[in-house]
Amino acid sequence: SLDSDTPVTATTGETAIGGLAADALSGLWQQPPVLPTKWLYDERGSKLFDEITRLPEYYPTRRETAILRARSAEIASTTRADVIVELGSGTSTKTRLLLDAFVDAAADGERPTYVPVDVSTEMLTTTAEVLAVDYPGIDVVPVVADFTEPDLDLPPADGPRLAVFLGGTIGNFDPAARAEFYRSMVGSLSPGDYFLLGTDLVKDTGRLVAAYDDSAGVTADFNRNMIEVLRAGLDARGLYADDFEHIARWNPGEHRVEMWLRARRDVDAYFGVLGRSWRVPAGTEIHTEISTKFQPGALAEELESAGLSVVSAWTDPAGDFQLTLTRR
Ligand code: AVJ
Repeated sequence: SLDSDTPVTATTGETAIGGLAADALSGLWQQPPVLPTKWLYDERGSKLFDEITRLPEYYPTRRETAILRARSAEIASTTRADVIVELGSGTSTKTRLLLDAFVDAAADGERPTYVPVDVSTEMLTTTAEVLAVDYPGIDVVPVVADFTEPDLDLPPADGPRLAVFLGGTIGNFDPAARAEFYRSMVGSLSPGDYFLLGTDLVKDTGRLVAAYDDSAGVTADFNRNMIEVLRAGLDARGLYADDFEHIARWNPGEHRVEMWLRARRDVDAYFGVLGRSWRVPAGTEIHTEISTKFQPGALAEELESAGLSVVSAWTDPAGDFQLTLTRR
């Protein structure tokens, strides 16, 4: 059942637009310009991402789903968690595999609690309502929060809690941000709690780049939508998504795919909300996303050194993606 009609808001600071204005101010005038990845996920961006997960070139979602299908029962029996907290829950599609397993594993009278955490209130509310109907044996307690901000308060539990961070979204963090994220995660967990992490793995560069530069152009639209978010959110004149070209390239030193937006022509834009002009020459590239790919050994090392002991690591048969179960 759903415990509340509206999600709990755990964010404290500024409004969404305030955040965008601050991020544009601090990012667009940098060399090279950079914008936080989270601004890709307005309503249209979230729909485009959903479309990406079904593209032939974009393998991570299918691979992770296959691993969850094979391992959810084992995750439920190993952790025996009664609270499952999902960071960046989105539409919670893959999570259903986990929830099914926890319902199956629950003893009579036990009610697992599912806490989806996301920045998008609309999506969270809809998802929570649907899940509450589909899972009468589970308490659904949505929380609106930006989990990139430190020290999320997890609901207390009698038994172990399981935090899950799926999709390979940890790949959006650079090494310093990952260390900070693990530190914050360890701070939110109690000893004996579990953390389940989905990561994409290093593989053939051609396949990696194709996954972020699909032939249908959906990822290009997803990336360019960041310009639309800026235009609408900051009341911009002279800023057009079509003036930017989608770039996806492999950075071998940092083992990550990077997304950039390259200006096709000189840009002379004015942001009403900022009261500022932004002028850059053709060819200027704005950095919008990193998607880090991991090596299993190095990943285990960084988790262990953060205080998260690796319990199990599972890959799909092709070895494309990995789910790692850790314990504080
Ligand atoms: C949602 C962060 C896992 O990095 O693969 C997909 C986002 N960006 N295509 C990823 C994304 C371009 C995705 N994550």
